[in-house]
Amino acid sequence: MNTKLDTNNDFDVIVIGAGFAGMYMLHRLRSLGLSVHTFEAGDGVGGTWYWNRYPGARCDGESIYYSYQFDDGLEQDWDWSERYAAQPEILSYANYVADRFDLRRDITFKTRAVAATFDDQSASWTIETDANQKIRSRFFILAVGCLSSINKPRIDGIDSFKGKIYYTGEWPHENIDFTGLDVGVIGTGSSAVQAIPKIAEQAKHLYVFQRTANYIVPSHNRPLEPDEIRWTKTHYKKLRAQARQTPTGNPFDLNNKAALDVSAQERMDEYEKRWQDGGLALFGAFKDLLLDERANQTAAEFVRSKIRNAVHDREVAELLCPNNVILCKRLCVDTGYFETYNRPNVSLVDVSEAPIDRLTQDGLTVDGKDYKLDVAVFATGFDAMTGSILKIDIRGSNGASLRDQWRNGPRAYLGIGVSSFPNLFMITGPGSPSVLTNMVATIEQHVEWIADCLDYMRNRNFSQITALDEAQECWVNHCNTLAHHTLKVSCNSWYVGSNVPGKPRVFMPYIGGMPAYTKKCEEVVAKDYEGFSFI
Ligand code: NA7
Repeated sequence: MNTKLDTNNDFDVIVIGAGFAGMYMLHRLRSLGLSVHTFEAGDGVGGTWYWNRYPGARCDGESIYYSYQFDDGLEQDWDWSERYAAQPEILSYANYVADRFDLRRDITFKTRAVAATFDDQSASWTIETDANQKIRSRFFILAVGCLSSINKPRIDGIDSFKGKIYYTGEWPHENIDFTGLDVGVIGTGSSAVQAIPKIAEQAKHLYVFQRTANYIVPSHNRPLEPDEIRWTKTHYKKLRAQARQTPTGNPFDLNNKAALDVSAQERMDEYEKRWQDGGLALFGAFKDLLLDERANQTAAEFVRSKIRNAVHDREVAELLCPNNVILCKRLCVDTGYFETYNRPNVSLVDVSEAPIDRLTQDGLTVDGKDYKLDVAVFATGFDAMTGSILKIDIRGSNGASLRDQWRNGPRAYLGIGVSSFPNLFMITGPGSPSVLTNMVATIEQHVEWIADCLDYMRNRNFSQITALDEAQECWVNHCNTLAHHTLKVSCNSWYVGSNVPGKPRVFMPYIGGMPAYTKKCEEVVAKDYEGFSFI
């Protein structure tokens, strides 16, 4: 039964977002007997998997791990068809979860939160939506996703282009047919790497505009066999527990040797084994890949040799070879990406030295040269981790503005709470492992922590929780110190916000790994929510 904590409010909790985080948050809080309502911008559940419908969209985490573990029945009843699930299958899964737990009755779709204001007197939030609603709740939870606010580069002349423009992160729901068309793809990150081989199969000519070459590893995707699925279901508990003990929340085999302590042959064998296994496992080949640049370059050179093998044209192959630190940006996982450049209808255009000048009515101009296009596909990524939070005008205690408070970069305690913003929680916010880990596992850990916290408050009649300034500063400094011990901060990437012009350069996620982070969260609880104050 839903009994409101306080009858002056419309709901106990408002959750923003109905992706994997928002759906589970809604379910978990409802099962605590709290009254909860969710607002979602899309007209369906699924978050990332609702919006990113571009051709080839697929998860680069293995499907049996990229799935909820909170419900045994759900885990047993759902069958994944492939090692890496494609977007339509993940979206079906999200819909299945919404049906199974009857979530839709508490979700308002096609509605965005535009502002949220905390009232100190009544200790409640007022959330305003783009449908001119004002809703009051005791708690305000942001489940808005880390990669959900798309980065739309401001290129001169974009409005004059007569062809079609698509963004991978906001892909239309209808099927797009590129047959007979000249297509340009801007960007060569994960989304582009998945879309390019598919678009190339249809397009008359495909131009890929590359600013930075990326390290890309093969997925070796394949169907899951019935025996394998049966075995996984029998061993799910153990598999999940093992995964939780690894830094990324994925069951990678982590080699405890340093790359330069072994022979050149052993190094090559290790890289080759992981390359043949496929997926992100290359990450765990040696323990010092992100700590020692010389070690790092052994892995980088291994991948470059694979690119040179795959691409026939020497000049194109060299352009596709990255020259920075491997694993600094997120590795991309592909199916046939490099081989696509052997097709006669695909051209690589280097925009690293001379950026895209402008779009004209007929196409795109780079360094004075015109490329005639019927379609421009922007695979230009996201304003990661903070974009969707700061789109909402959030005002905390005494009118504090989150946009002001985060002007020089996000500051949050554990990536969950923010000082001066009582009763606000973030799921996978900046300062939590989030994007460096298995997103579904890391979401579940946050959702359960937040739900337990609200239950704790209810049992003690607390009406307000706020992160303490000192605790927040200490955590932010700890996150920065850890990040600066690694090579992760050495390149431009969305982790540091450098892909969005004007965004402060701060390494946003917590890099200490899931076990250390979870332990810290548990210690905070054991010490009666150390670092938070209650009223
Ligand atoms: P990414 O990884 O941020 O990739 C975006 C790509 O777009 C990247 O190659 C960028 O080059 C390029 N880009 C961005 N702006 C421009 C402009 N103005 N001109 C030319 N090229 C540009 O986003 P994805 O969507 O592919 O993947 C995001 C995450 O989703 C991924 O890491 C996985 O976790 C899933 P740059 O490298 O900045 O030079």
